[in-house]
Amino acid sequence: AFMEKVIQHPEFISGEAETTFIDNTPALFAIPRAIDNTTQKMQYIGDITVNGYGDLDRHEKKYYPEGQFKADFKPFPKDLVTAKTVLDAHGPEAVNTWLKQQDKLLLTDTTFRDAHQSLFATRMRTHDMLGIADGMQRALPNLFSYEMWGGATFDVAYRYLVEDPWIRLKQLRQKMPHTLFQMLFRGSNAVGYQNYPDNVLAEFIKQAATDGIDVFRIFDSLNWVPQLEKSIQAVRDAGKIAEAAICYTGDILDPTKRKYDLKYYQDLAKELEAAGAHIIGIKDMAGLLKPEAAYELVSTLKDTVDLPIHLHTHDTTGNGASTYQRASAAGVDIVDVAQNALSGTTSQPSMESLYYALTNNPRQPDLDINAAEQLNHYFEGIRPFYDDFSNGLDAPVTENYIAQMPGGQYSNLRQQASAVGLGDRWEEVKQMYTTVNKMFGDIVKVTPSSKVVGDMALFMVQSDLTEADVYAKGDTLVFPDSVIKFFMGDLGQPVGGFPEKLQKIILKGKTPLTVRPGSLAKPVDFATVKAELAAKIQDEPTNEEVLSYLMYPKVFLDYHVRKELYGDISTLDTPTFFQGMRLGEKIEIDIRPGKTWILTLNEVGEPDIEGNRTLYFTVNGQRSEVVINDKS
Ligand code: 3PY
Ligand code: ZN
Repeated sequence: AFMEKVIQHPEFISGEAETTFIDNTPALFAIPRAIDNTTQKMQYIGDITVNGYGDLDRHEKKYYPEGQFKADFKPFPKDLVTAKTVLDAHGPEAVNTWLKQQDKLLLTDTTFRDAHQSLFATRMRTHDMLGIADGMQRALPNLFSYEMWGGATFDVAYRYLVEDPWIRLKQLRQKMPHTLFQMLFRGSNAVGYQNYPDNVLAEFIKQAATDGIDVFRIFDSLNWVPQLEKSIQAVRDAGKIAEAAICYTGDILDPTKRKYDLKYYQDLAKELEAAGAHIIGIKDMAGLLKPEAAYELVSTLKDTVDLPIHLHTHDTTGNGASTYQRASAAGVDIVDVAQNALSGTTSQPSMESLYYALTNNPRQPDLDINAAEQLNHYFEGIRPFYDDFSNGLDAPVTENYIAQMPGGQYSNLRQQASAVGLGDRWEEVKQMYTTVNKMFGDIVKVTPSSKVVGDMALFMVQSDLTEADVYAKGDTLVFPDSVIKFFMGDLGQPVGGFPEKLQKIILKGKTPLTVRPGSLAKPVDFATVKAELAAKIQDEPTNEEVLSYLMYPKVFLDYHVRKELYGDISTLDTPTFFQGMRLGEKIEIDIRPGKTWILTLNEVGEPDIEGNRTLYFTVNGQRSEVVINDKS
């Protein structure tokens, strides 16, 4: 039954367009399997050249200016003791002791995870990470950690980038051995959008720890502690650092808002400490934590628990650096920042700005600012490759103090609204999001609970429903699936419980869960799932593949088909991966270390009556061609 639930699960990704690449290109799968590696890559490039990438409108490949980046960083200081050295030698408790001895503000760099998740729909490719991984570690030897995995990166890698996220993790680990690696883990929802059985969570954490994750930032989208306990324990069992996060919502400075007041956060922090957290994370996903609130919250939590505090914010509302500055004055241990070129707005505040903001302050981070600026040129060079996926926000959105949408959702919901024809009613959608939040009893909003609020808001605007209409004629309305599941208790229990009247209307007589959904889920039998997967892919799956298949059966199998079809296309440069080739263009493809192909696109033939075009290439001096069906 569990597998069925997973397979049938209709939703994913917080509001992203739900069409997968494979659904758009079924004709590709009619071509024979037994083609060689060269032809496979040309087949991919040819298809993108003729038909464009995924849902994007096809366009001529853009020209990108020559980058300003030079990789001349000093070698990593041999004797430097980092948090990673301490963890590997002495375990997580020793890291806490080490943290207490640090007087400077420590930094986590989110460029490889949240920054691109929040700016351009999580599309940064491993290729562009590997291109700077070694340089990054040398430029920034004193970081606490890199947040480089988890959240939406897991399924997006398979779904849109034809990449295996586990391979990304292992490759980065190899190039960056000296700094802690950190992932975002959605508690009982792991790296998905629904509950998974406890043994799946534990096995996932164990495998991620083996493959290189050191710090697990674990949160629950309703701040319901029972949803975090198993994951915290699994991280402890793996000998890694369990950072349990409080999702910040409301405004502790507003005396009229008592639901999420200082006492609420204090109690939560104590519960998380008792559940075994090594670090308390404050996850301000919507950029709601105002500077003075940060001062108050951090000083209070420092007095409440005997654990380091790690603060995460998004710069959506424009006050991120001030928030960090005040949090630093209150003694916060670590804050999350991104490289300049990938910072600001819905992403994290800039590392370099924060450094300058703390000039003459005793807690100014230990940073070689020149090396950081140099590093930033690399990211300036690659960011334009992803413009097609940009959320288009280039200024602060202070209205978000009211709407309270998480960084990643703001632009997604806007796109979703446009997709259902509500593009010109965006203001209404935003206001409805606030109304729905009130109707739901003012809940914590972060993946996946934020998606439930967004779905309901869209539903109401699209059907021209007011709040009163929902109460008056709710029994005749077909509510979105995610909304029904939420009120069934599938995501757990919200703070203060469900609003009963609305719950009755939405559930239409069904009895909701009051216990942790995971407590009802049967453990998965890994051997059976492994055998099932082996039969499907005609190969012995790795442990990692079994886990991916368990979490995302369809996404994983789609990925597998594409991988068989195209071979490894992760080594293509990013403009070619997303935009194909220009006529006459010559590109280099790294096949493996020391082996490079030179590929030229000489001609794109006219379509025949079935729409098939022949593309003529030269590969390492030899002429070669592929046939691509033009779907335009
Ligand atoms: C995620 O769950 O991916 C998030 O980034 C939530 O803020
Ligand atoms: Zn975030």
